[in-house]
Amino acid sequence: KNQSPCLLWFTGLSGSGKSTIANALDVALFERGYHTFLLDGDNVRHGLNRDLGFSDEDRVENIRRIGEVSKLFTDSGVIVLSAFISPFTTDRRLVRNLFPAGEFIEVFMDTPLETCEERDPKGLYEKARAGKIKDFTGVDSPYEAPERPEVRLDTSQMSVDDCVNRLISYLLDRQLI
Ligand code: GGZ
Repeated sequence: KNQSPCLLWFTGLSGSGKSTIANALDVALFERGYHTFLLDGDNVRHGLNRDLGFSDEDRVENIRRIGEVSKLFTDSGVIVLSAFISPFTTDRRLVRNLFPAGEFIEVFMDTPLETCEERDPKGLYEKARAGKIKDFTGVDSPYEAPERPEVRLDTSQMSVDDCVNRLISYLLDRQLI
């Protein structure tokens, strides 16, 4: 099936739904016959970036490498879905600038911190509040919200299917799929 390579860059707090929505979109695109590749903490922080932690400088390097890897994959023709907190505006801009206009699609998971913290699927917010984890995003490490994301999704208001449909429509409207 005809597709244009592009990078969907999911950014947002831990628990905001980045991986859930990226995974669901990955499945939906696969079922429609498109070639995709999903990058997230599970396949990157345990391998390529296992030397990096969560200090500001390690996060900068984490995102830099992921941007470069995303670029290699879009060069091969696939639609790339990358899901990382990517808390800093500057780093997201550096990744954006690796791509021709229209090929970098910033998807801001704008779920309120309160909701993320209620979900707390891995108990990390609780640990961070108790001081057992340092530099946790949204607790004692900053998250700089995108001002002009291509797509904004709030998973406290929208279902997974709604979010996936919104993203599919975005790609169809721009003739990327
Ligand atoms: C934020 C942390 C931290 C700290 C471990 N701060 O919700 P998760 O668990 O499964 O996903 C989070 C993941 C964040 O890694 P990223 O590579 O996306 O971060 S960044 O873009 O900022 O480099 C969370 C877990 O790792 N985690 N410690 N201190 N998230």
